[in-house]
Amino acid sequence: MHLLTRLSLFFGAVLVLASCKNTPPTNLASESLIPKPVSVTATGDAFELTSETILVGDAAFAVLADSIARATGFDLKFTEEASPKSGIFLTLDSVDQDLGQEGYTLVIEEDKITIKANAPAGVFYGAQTLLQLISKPGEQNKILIPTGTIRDYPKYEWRGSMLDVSRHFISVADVKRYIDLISHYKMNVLHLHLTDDQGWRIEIKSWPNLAVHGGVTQVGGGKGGYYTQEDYKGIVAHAASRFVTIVPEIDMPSHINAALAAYGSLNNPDTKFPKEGNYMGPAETRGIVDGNSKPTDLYTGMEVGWSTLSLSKPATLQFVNDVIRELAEITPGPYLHIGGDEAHVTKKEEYIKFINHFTEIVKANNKTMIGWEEIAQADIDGNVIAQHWASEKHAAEAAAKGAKIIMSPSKKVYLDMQYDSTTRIGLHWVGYIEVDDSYNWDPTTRVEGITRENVLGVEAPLWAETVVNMTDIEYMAFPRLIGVAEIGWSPAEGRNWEEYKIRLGKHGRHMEGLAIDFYRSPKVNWSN
Ligand code: TNX
Repeated sequence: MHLLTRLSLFFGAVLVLASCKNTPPTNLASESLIPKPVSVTATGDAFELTSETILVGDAAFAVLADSIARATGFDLKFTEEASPKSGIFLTLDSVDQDLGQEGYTLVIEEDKITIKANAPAGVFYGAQTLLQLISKPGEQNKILIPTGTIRDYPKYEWRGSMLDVSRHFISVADVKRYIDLISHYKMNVLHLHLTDDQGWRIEIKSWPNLAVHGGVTQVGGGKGGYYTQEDYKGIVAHAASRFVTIVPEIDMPSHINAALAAYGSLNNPDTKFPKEGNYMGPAETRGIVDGNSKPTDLYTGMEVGWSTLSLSKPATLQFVNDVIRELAEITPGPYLHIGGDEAHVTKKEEYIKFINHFTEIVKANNKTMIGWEEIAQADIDGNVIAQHWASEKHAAEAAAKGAKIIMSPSKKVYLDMQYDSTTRIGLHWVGYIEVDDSYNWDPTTRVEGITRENVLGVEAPLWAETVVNMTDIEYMAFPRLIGVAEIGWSPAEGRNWEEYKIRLGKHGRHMEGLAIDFYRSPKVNWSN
């Protein structure tokens, strides 16, 4: 071959390669979506999103349309008239019943993008997927979105996280941001651990000192706080607009010192107050002395399982009933969580009586009771839900009694555990949990005696003994949480760490776009 021909072929190849490199991706199947959709079919072209693109949908989707517009950086127009030929369409449609109430299809063509779902939640989830496909505007102020079809629906109905707002109080604004983040990853439950030894964080009008005094401090002795019922309703409404159900937890009969510190009438000799870490609180908010019954001190340490309610105190059941009634009144969601964990100083017969009473009273308030797996020791049945965290025996026993199970195995999904020995905050009583550990497990094979039929879904709790602010929350939750979101949403078949870690590495840029302060695990090759 002539030298010039050879040279031109060579440079031609270089040019082709170079232009490939500069061409924005048009392969929908290679996008780094989390959770991974059920099916993705790529058609190899691109939709050009510009400042002229119109968003089309029912007025109910205005907020969603706004979130899409904001992600593009353009001031996109939203219209309810379904007339334009081109644009992004958010539509309710009952064509594909197999998608259920949360599934959707996202069809991206060269001239339009259509999200279709049977119910609003599905449109919301379709929009979350679209948001992950929107990058910064490139040359000529265009965003190219690869064409194809995504058909998607969740594996489990319960996909949640928990925030412990007792050990350290978390502001309403931070809780709302957390809701925004978990819902972006298609989680639909936020469990709020509202009370514990160190702080009572929800206003109860019939027992005002619970929050006023019981909420005054936190682990380490700093200023605590509590949510007024109006604050709480605001959180519930914010969550509802993102299809997240708030599950409030009042942890009883143990983990209850904040209440014992507020009302002497609840304090009792079974409680064994630890020697360290006590705090009286400002004089004007002291706990209420009732006859000879003195309240405990507030507690700012980190020990667990040493406090208890007691049936020997006449005020106890009145307290329980009032708290559950008020909480039910301000909670539109169907669930109330009564805790029930680590009742180390509660006598076993009394523990069973308590759980049986909680079951009855939650039911009388028309809610479904949830408790940590220890509730299996009481007379529970298929009307309650048990949350697995440590004891496979108790979890399997709860399943055998007919209870549905929320899977929160501490060795896998406890977001307060350190990633490794150098993690600046966190505990390690179950060991270290790296990003691969929290991804590599399956809810249906984890516990002997618990199968697919028993499992309601997954939940990743973030306990907050060492977690003080939003930076800490994001650092401990991300990226482990989004792997758990994928376990909850995506099909188990074909799910594996080797594939996920590459997708996660590329997805890091998207988390940066959301200003998430995530942990850059050395097990992942972050692409930026
Ligand atoms: C166990 S999990 C607890 C919490 C602690 C957590 C710390 C559970 C039901 N109880 O009280 O905060 O460990 O990791």
